[in-house]
Amino acid sequence: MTKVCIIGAGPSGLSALRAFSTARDQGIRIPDITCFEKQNNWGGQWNFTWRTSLDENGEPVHSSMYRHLWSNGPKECLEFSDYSFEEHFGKSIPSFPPRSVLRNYIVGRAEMSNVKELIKFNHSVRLVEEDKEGFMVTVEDIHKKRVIKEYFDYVIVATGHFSVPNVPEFEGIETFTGRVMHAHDFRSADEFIGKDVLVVGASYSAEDIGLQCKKYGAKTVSFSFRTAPMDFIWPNGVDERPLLTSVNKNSVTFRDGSHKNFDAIILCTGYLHSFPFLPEDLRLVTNNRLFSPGLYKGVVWNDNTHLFYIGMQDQWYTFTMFDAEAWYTRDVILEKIKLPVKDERTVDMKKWDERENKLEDAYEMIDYQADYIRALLEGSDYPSFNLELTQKEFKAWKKEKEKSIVGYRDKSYCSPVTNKQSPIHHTKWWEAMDDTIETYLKG
Ligand code: FAD
Ligand code: NA7
Repeated sequence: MTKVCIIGAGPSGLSALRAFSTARDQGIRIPDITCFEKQNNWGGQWNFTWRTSLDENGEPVHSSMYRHLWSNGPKECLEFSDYSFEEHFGKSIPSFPPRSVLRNYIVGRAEMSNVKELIKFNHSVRLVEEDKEGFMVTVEDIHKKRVIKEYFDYVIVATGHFSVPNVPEFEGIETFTGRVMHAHDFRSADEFIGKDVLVVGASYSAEDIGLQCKKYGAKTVSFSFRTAPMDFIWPNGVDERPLLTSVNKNSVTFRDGSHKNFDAIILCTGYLHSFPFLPEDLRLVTNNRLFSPGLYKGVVWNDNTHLFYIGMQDQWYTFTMFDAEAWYTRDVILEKIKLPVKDERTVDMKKWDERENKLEDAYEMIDYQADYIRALLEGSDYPSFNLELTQKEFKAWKKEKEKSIVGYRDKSYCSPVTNKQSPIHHTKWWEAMDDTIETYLKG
């Protein structure tokens, strides 16, 4: 029997499991599947942990999430088309849920899929090697410290790419007298109450972590950008400065010659794609972008079509895109989709690569990723949903952020699955300090 190995039981791995279990439920014979997950639970990034650096088994901590994280995009743009939020929670809920609510939703669908028995938790994949038509996979059972080798016909890599921090060097930073950390290790804004915080970076982590520090009581927050400022209308006590040029004890100097004293520096400088278990000829090498080099349709390794990656792109869309990728991957493995020859695949990849290189703004990026999902879902039996609506909603959300960075989460969007407008949350995000699932779902 054909054997499939899925590495990782985060949202992408769970999408792959869901795709196969859906086929199984339709009476289609599916391969023998094993999913290896190094954590003791499913959910990937959504498994918040207080730990930093190494976990209880001495493995690198995977999750970069922090205590008071709320969804930074409308949940309607990530809604599973085969499992709506309304179906899961029994009612329509507001558009920007906190972390625990989204985790509950992801896990809810996974539980319905009857796939838990296919997952080996506390198993870390150490090595994947090409072997005959398939792969020899070396896995460590972390608790028993036992190393197992198993042959698989197909491998799906779903290990995420927001866990290994990109940590640049800045002149004199070793003399800084306060705390220096990367966003990966940020767990709670509470430790920065009353402090002057420098946040380096100008993307999602910077925006959200900096704003959160202010919300929970930091005295001031300064953002330092390399390429361009975020230019939002920030609350009092928040400013943006060009890149830092040097650090001297607690004083930081910036490119415009300004300087300021800080208590903490948080490096929100992004993450590195890292696949230490893959040899060079199977390893995706990329930065955080929309087109993944070497991957046909963003999922099939062009040099060996028995190897797939899910969730490796920069993400406007998340769960919906992982589903589209998973359904496509499944249909290639089930031979429902016949791949074109390598030259044709390469031409197609070039087209997407070139299109990305010409994108001028966020609005074009949204359309690009929506078209990518559309291309994956052509001919797929993934339940249809209103993808055009999500494009409009992403664009409206971008505009709302420009209007109010502290208020955009107070808006509501329409579900592309149920076509219902979501309710407005009972408390404005800027005033909502209690983000427990119980409080969120009240009202
Ligand atoms: P992950 O969630 O990273 O899961 C990968 C899994 O692979 C993990 O369980 C890991 O333990 C496992 N694994 C890794 N290596 C191995 C190995 N060698 N062997 C076995 N198992 C392995 N998305 C949104 O939609 N909305 C948000 O608001 C949002 N906020 C975010 C905030 C932060 C701080 C971060 C970092 C990400 C955020 N994201 C958000 C994006 C998030 O990455 C995706 O939602 C999603 O978690 C990606 O799923 P994934 O399965 O691809 O990767
Ligand atoms: P991103 O979106 O990859 O952004 C990384 C940011 O870090 C970006 O602004 C970069 O600047 C900046 N960066 C990278 N290297 C440097 C150096 N050397 N100096 C200064 N600034 C640097 O990562 P995020 O963590 O924000 O977001 C990733 C995910 O986590 C996302 O899905 C969120 O939802 C959570 P640039 O603008 O390129 O000049």
